[in-house]
Amino acid sequence: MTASAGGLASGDPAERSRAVLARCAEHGFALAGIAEARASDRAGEFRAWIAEARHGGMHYLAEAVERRLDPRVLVPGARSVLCVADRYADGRPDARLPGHGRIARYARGEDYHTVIRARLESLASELSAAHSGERFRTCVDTAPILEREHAERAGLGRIGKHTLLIGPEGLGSWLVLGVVVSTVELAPVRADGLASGSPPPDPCGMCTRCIDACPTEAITAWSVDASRCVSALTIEEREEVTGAFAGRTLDWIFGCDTCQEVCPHSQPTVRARRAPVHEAYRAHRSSVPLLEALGWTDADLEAARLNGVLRRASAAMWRRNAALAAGAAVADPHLPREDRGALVRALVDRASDTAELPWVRDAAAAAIGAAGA
Ligand code: B12
Ligand code: SF4
Ligand code: SF4
Repeated sequence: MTASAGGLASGDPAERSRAVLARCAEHGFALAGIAEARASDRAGEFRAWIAEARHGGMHYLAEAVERRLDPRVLVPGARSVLCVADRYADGRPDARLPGHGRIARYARGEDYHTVIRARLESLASELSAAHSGERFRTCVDTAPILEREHAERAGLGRIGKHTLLIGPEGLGSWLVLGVVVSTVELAPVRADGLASGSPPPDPCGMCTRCIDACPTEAITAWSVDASRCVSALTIEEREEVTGAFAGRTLDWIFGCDTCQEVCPHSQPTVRARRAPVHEAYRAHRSSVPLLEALGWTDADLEAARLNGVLRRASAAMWRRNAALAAGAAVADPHLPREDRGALVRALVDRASDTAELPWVRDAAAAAIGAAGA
């Protein structure tokens, strides 16, 4: 038994919290804290986001709203929310390869859902063994809950205008989150050491870099319009993406990191080295040649042996995303002339292939138009 295991069963909520947080450190989480289970302070903002259809095609977000806004509805009798974060990147700029589509950093290694969930479930089952009859719900994107708001309450960081949680000490927003909602009483402990219930400090001040840099104008302060966000367009939209975004998704083929890349808090720093990137997120693949992805079939996708969350996109989605990104790539002055010619020809082939899905053909046609090719 480890040092922390005894404390998990303690009758004292503060002692239990210390043991839980020690366990989180043993599991290698960069940050961990505990918040009281209570309703969102920003229910009005969330309801407005839905009412204005800023959730785009993610209809599930408009369902189970009451559960999402209060963990005590999600888990009746819930008293605590354990929040953890893994660091998945250090913010170093990418070496850009002309004619390639970049993969967002969170998707370059193993699937964070699996990596975080496995450790949280192991912790929850230890707690469960010590507290029979109590309920636990482990959530890594998988349940209706506002993970960032709870993480902010638990002192894991501050929410920026790009809506991402920015960690302390130069960690930036290169963090993926997980939570365990439980009926076990745990004393609130903020990861930043501030008193529980402290108002979240504003990390942004007058800065508007993420708003200015967003390629599709998806950000207004503290709100992202998912119907415009490149991350949603390339990952969540399973079929049609309006041709208006061709050439505007920059060189992103799966996800987008632009609002994080420009954020002053997310630049690589010496201070941040104390919380190294978790080894599970070491990049397997950072980019894909657009010419290759434009022709990907199911068999090619299999052969490409993509790992982690990248497996969630179909071959047709890769072709569509490659077409959207090609709209910008052919205008890149660094792309050699012969590669530009090959890319334009591949787009024309895609747009005129009657065996191709209509929404992939449309994306290719829009990209040709956007590039003026
Ligand atoms: C739906 C979703 C998306 C959607 C919508 C994004 C969005 N901003 O809501 C899309 C597909 C676009 C998306 C994209 C990405 N996502 Co996402 N996504 C989610 C998911 C599943 C739900 C988020 C949600 O509820 N959105 C609804 C909106 C209204 O909620 P919210 O932004 O949290 O709203 C709060 C703020 O607006 C706040 N607020 C309002 N006014 C004010 C004012 C002030 C001053 C403050 C401080 C706050 C504030 O109050 C609202 C209610 O709490 C979460 C997981 C989860 N269950 O939480 C992951 C999650 C947010 N995503 C994550 C990631 C990594 C990404 C990407 C970086 C992936 C990528 N590289 O492509 C991008 C980033 C885009 C961006 N800038 O947000 C991480 C974020 C980690 C972090 N450090 O914050 C999460 C937490 C997943 C995880 N488990 O780690 N995502
Ligand atoms: S992920 Fe990209 S498209 Fe989405 S809000 Fe950030 S910069 Fe804009
Ligand atoms: S880029 Fe500026 S405005 Fe945007 S989240 Fe970072 S500090 Fe805030």
